[in-house]
Amino acid sequence: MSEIVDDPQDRGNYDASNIQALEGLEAVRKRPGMYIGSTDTKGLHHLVYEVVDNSIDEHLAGYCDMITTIIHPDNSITVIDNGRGIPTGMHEKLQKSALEVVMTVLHAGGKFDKDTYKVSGGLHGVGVSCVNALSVYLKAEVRREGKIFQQEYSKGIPTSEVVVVGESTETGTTITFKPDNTILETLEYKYETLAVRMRELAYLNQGLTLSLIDERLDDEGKIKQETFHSEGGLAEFVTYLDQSRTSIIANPIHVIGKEDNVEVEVALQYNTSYSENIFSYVNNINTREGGTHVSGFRRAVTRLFKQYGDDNGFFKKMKFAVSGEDFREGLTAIVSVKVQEPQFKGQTKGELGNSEVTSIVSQIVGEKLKHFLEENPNEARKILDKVVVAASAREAARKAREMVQRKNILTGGGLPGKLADCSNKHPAESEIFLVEGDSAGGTAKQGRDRHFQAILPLRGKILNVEKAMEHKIYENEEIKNMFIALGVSIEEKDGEKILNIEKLRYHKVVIMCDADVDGSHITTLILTFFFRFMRPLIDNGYIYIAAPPLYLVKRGKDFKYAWNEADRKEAVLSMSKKENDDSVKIQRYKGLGEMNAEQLWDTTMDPTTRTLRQVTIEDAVECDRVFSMLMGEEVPPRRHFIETHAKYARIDA
Ligand code: 0RA
Repeated sequence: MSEIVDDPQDRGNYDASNIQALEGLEAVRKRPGMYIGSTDTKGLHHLVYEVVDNSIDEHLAGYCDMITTIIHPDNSITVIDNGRGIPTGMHEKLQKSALEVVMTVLHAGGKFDKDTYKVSGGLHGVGVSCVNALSVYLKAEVRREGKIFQQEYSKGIPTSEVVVVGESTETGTTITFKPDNTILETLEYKYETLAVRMRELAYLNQGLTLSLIDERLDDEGKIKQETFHSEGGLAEFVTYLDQSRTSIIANPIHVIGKEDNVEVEVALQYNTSYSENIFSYVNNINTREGGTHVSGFRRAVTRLFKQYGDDNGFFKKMKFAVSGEDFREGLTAIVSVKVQEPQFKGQTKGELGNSEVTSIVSQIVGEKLKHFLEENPNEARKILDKVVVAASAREAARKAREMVQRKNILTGGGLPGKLADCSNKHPAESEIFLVEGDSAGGTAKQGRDRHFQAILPLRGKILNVEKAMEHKIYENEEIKNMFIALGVSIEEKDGEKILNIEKLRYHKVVIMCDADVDGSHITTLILTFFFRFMRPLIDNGYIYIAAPPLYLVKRGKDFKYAWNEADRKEAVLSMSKKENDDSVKIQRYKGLGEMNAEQLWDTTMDPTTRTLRQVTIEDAVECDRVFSMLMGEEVPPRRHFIETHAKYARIDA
């Protein structure tokens, strides 16, 4: 076996003795959720991210530029990298190969030894040993020191020694694993989910190539393969995210810098839309709740643009003060930092806490913006003009918003006339159905259990908030009705808009639209509204989508509902008394309106029989891109997306 080099002072030389053994793997199998978040499809994909993260760490340490991930036909996974390879020397204390230690001892990845690794993932980074513990089979192959080493495991326990199986002039690690179906609820990998993450990782790690291969044959008998690589880094990422929007400046502003061991990379672009989209990462992990890095970024944007606007007389004619958010209207930005010891806080541990990061980011971004403004007066003017418009629009929006809220107070908290409220006043027990169209609304009112179910009919297509200016949104009748019926309001605190949901009147808000193209368009419009203006309702799991059936299969008095093609075939088969029984009739429901009240209750509203899909946001970055594409200005990409990718839209439960 290989020699042991023991020089902990030398950072380039990692070896067996640096690996600290911490915990056993039984704990992982007993409480998998604690280690990989969940045992559903999310947890399943997390296993891949965990292995890839280790390879990325090799890239960050400067030793790896290629990572290939393969989904095999049996849903097992192989991840190949060209890093240094997991050390294979003898671990002094444990008297085992370092490879075996890394693969079988929790937290032995070497990452807890701060000196060894430059940076590593904060929320991930539980180690490949977790993946091993949760796999019925795992094989680790290491190319290192001229040889190919290999060891196999089952449920985290070695089933072989570390053996030399060949020679190689290359270095790297190949991990193949098959998740344990007694622990994971599903084994079916989604290509698109992995592809989204690989693409993101490519943008976040300039110069790294990530390849994804799906060996499972698709409907046309073909395998899928994509390679993700970005020379432009975050600047390219921003351009990708804004592909359906109209940019204000020619190229994104791209900032790269480093101070006190904190690496900072930021890219920003302004577009003609009204929404602000700042996405942030710490050590390649999405920080949904932002944190000190985002604060630093915002501070720099406000400071520099404000200064420039003041110095150049942009705000002279304004009757009110410009506010921080005016500088962020139509802004798309990515803030990525790499820090050695990230501290995460917040509800879902998605917020960076390290306080030193704020001023580092603010300073590095500030310097770059200063240069940009000095050197690009034309582009600077375009941005500042937009800021001035945003400030006036904000005034108008504030007035419109107050009107909604004031009107509500003046009319004694009067609920919208269209709302058929429920009698129960406990939000946790109450539901509201947002129903497309007055006629379906009428049926729903008859069919509901008025004790706990409220109905709010919405007239046709609601306003597309992706395209409308903010004050128009608050002036829109359907949107006003939703605010008032739900009992939520937008408040301003320290110049930030916050959705107050303390008085939310229902803990289930169910979108109920026709099961056709128009219906799903309306569902998407309503979802876009919730995503942009009532996001906390989604984050708290209050938003649902009703699932009305597509077919009614009938034979005499006998009938069954069907929600998809398979259901329908089964229903037909089970009712047929003979082959091609033409006394079995199939009715296709084109809209909710074709059902009577009783049918609507039985299939879609009765809590004991209905299916509701809870709306969750797995990936806010992708979600934003999808909404801006589906609802934005350009039609062609939308049509293309719906035609080819509709089933992948990751906005469903
Ligand atoms: C421990 C130490 C070193 C690398 C790794 C683990 C490592 C783990 C994985 C998992 C997938 N690919 C990987 N590549 C490397 C440092 C190695 C050295 O200093 O030579």
